[in-house]
Amino acid sequence: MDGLTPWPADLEARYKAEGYWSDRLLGGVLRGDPGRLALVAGGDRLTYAGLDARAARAAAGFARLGIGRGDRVVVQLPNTTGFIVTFLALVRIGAAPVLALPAHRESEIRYLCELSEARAYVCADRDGDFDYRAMARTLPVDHVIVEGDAEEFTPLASIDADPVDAPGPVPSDVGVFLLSGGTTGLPKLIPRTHRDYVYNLEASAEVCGFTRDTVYLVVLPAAHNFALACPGILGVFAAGGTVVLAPSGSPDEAFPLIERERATVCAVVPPIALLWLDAVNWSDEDLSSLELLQVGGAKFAAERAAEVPDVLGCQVQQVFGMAEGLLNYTRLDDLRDLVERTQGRPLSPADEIRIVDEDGKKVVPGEVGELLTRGPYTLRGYYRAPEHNARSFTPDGFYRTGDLVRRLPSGHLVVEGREKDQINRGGDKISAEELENHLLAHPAVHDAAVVGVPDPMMGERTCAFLIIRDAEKPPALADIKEFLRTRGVAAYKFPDRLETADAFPRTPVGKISKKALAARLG
Ligand code: J2J
Repeated sequence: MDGLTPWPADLEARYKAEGYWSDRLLGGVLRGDPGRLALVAGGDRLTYAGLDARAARAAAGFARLGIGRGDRVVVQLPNTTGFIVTFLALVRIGAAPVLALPAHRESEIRYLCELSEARAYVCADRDGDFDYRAMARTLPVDHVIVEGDAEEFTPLASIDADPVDAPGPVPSDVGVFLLSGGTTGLPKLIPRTHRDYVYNLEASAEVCGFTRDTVYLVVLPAAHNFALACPGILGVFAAGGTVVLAPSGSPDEAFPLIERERATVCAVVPPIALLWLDAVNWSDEDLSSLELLQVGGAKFAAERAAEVPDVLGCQVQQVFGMAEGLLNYTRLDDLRDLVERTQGRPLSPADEIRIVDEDGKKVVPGEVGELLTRGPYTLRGYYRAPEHNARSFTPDGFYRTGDLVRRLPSGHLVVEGREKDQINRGGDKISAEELENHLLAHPAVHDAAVVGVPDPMMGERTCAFLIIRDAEKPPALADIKEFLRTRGVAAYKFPDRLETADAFPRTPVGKISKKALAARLG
């Protein structure tokens, strides 16, 4: 495959010799006893043997379409059996799923298909009012495969054939492409190799104490790294436990599933944790099976983390992760203070951490600086993005996270802010530049600058400052949202608030000062 940046030979040798990289493949992740329950989703209850058989037949079905090792397939499915079977089938034949979120729309999906030169697009029929099939009609792919009512396309249920022996992937192949939160005009793809992602999920499962008795409730999109592999769905499968899929984190849907399936673990973003802390007061479901709530994706306030054990009756774990690789977890036996006040410490002894100032010099220990990292499961380059890679990595291969952190003597990190031009809206990442480019296409807009506004529930919301061509006729927020909808932009990227400006404040080097703009909001 072109467009990839491999690890240098010396590090490859080290990660193998020290046992971080094995020969295990993502397709072999179903390690539970054949008769045990692997997956609960909607009305489906599949044992390990049943899920394995489904995955094997779907793998043969994809192979029959001519899809195989080295191909890319854009997958955009909600939390369904179809997602799990499709993922397992593709990784078995060595075709890499490109994992889009259900919320993505034409601007994102078309771009992903083009960038990855995807052979196929796998989607649901609808998402509320939105019809994925209508979008699929215009996409540059050979095959459109639909879960549900496929209309003229191939039904996902028909991707089913007798398994045959076919050459599969090797551990250094890309197993899956994850989407980056993004800081640029266009989203970036993160290649995750079989061996680095297998290590990611196995080491995570160990740190989080996952066993065959784990019952893991999925409320975040299964396509997100956190829910998929930190330890996530794949970590549960490797440990032989049970995955329960929920359509969302809404207490109405999640609480009855926790009660019915006796769920022991769940991973959430802070707004869901806050909702649950409140919802237990008026719901009467029995949540006593919950042992661990993992919270990550955005900063979880120490005061709220402290409430979890009393209010929800389970342990809390902070997770500071990124699809690019590095994962930080508070440990199950960490002192309370560390669990509440830090975002955890690196998963792997081989994770290298550097905290640097604006000149790239290491800060004094304990001071705040930008987090740079390198390690056995952190990417060395985005897919087909040489110019962006030159900026996102140091010459010696450290990934510049754009996160501002402080390190405690224990190795735990505290996230203090962000340097990258991104809004973190309750865990959903929005590239300011990407949204600005869409806004600039609006006929009434002369210039646009997007900033985050602090919000008690979401952490941040999105505010777009606009310089309007005709100050007499400023567009309303609803017009802007409708405009973005017609451009096929995912709704989570829509601004929550509009402000008009006559001019933008500038930094000494002439860049728009987002800090000064945000300060205007008071
Ligand atoms: C502050 N900021 C955080 C935290 C992520 C597990 C958990 C999260 C992600 C994820 C993930 C944060 N406190 N606890 O992939 O496996 C912000 C940082 C980071 C960016 C990455 C996982 N946890 N963040 O959120 O790729 O800014 O991954 O660089 O979506 O989220 O975003 P993403």
